[in-house]
Amino acid sequence: MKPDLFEAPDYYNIDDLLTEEHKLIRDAARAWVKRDVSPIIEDAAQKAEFPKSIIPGLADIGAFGPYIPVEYGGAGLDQISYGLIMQEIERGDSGVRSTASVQSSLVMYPIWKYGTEEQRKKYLPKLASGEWMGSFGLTEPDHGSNPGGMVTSYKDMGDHYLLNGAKLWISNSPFCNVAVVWAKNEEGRIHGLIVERGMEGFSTPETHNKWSLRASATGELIFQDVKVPKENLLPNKTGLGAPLGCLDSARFGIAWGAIGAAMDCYDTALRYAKQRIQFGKPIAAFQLQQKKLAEMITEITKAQLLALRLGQLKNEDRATSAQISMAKRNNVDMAIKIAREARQILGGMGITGEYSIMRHMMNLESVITYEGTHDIHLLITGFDITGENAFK
Ligand code: TGC
Ligand code: FAD
Repeated sequence: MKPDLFEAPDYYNIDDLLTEEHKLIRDAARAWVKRDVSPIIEDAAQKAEFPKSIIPGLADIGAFGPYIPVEYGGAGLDQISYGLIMQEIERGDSGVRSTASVQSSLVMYPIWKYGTEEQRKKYLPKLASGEWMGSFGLTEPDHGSNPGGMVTSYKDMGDHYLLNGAKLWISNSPFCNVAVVWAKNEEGRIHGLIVERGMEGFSTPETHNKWSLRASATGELIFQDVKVPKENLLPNKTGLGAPLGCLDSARFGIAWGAIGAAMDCYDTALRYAKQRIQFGKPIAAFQLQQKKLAEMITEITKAQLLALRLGQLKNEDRATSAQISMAKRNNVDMAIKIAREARQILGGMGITGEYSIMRHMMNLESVITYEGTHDIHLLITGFDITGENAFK
């Protein structure tokens, strides 16, 4: 892969709206991605391997639990800092951002928000340091967009719970130490359970042959009569709203992360267009290429402003789930369109691993599907503005 020459676009001087602390955090993450992610990520993606060597670095930049209080090992930062860290990581690779999103918003968040003090103290510091890695099991083979239909269930056996079922498409599953698993009790109510690797009957086979998110490990979570200690139940929130609350936090991070992937594609295409000579002049001089680049920076700028305003609302605890859905949907769609256009600007070179664009483009096919598909988020907005629920 070519050396990482990334220069972040900031067409509307959005940096002026950030605090010095935001910029320091963002710049530290940016420098780390340049130094430790960019040189290895293409090889990891080609080999379809998650590069475990970057786990300590992710912990060091505060990517595991950015907003989790310091007393539990988190970084105690605000939501805009969290977003900026996700943006920088996804600038490197969406799969690496996935690992951080799952660890922070889908594993640490539910333990912090819905767990007991004992659970917080036992799990959060180890997850924040990367000593333990987590996964989040909501999706099932027959229940993706409709997680409320899940069939994974547990029975109360008196001194423990007995868990049965299977989860599919689970990021980090093949190497996770713990999994936050959503399952129904005997009354059909959804609860979260912390399942630990090593529990008898718990297995995590890897899903192979992905063309997308190749530097992130994806797999299944299979439970065959797994005895889960009663103290591993998350007691403080039940029902589908519990996992969906975690998704709000992760979707917020994705709305920022997608900007990172888009910025990288734009920056790469702009540099290439200025250098590549055809018909005696740089291709950047042709109006068709200028149209592509001008539209890219316009869309990136709009997405940056959307994310920043959402971050302000989230800091004030005023962001609604529907507002988060709109930002996730818009910004991922923006990024995937920019990746496709940027790839064309590079001509044949765009399909090679010399440049990051094709990898971003393929990664974003997962990002537009997970954490609620493009269609589902549109229907969430539709429900919010009309009051008519298309899911029922
Ligand atoms: P519905 O009846 O509307 O709601 C059930 C309960 O949940 C509440 N609720 C929410 N709570 C918090 N946050 C949200 N975003 C919420 N949305 C709904 C709702 O108020 C209700 O509460 P209550 O107290 O009345 O029971 O549920 P529904 O069955 O009609 O489904 C609604 C729908 C389709 C929007 C929802 O299920 C959905 O979002 N589906 C998409 C599924 C999804 O996003 N899966 C993601 C799996 S995890 C993942 O992809 C990780 S990828 C990670 C990575 O690698 O980065
Ligand atoms: P389906 O729900 O079967 O949808 C198929 C198509 O039908 C989509 O286009 C969808 O938009 C459309 N559709 C569905 N319902 C409607 C409707 N009501 N109206 C209109 N159109 C509709 N899940 C986890 O729990 N944890 C993870 O860590 C995780 N990581 C993932 C990593 C990767 C790489 C991928 C690809 C997925 C991951 N997922 C994870 C699962 C992801 O959240 C689901 O794939 C996603 O929610 C969609 O579910 P599905 O694939 O079953 O598609």
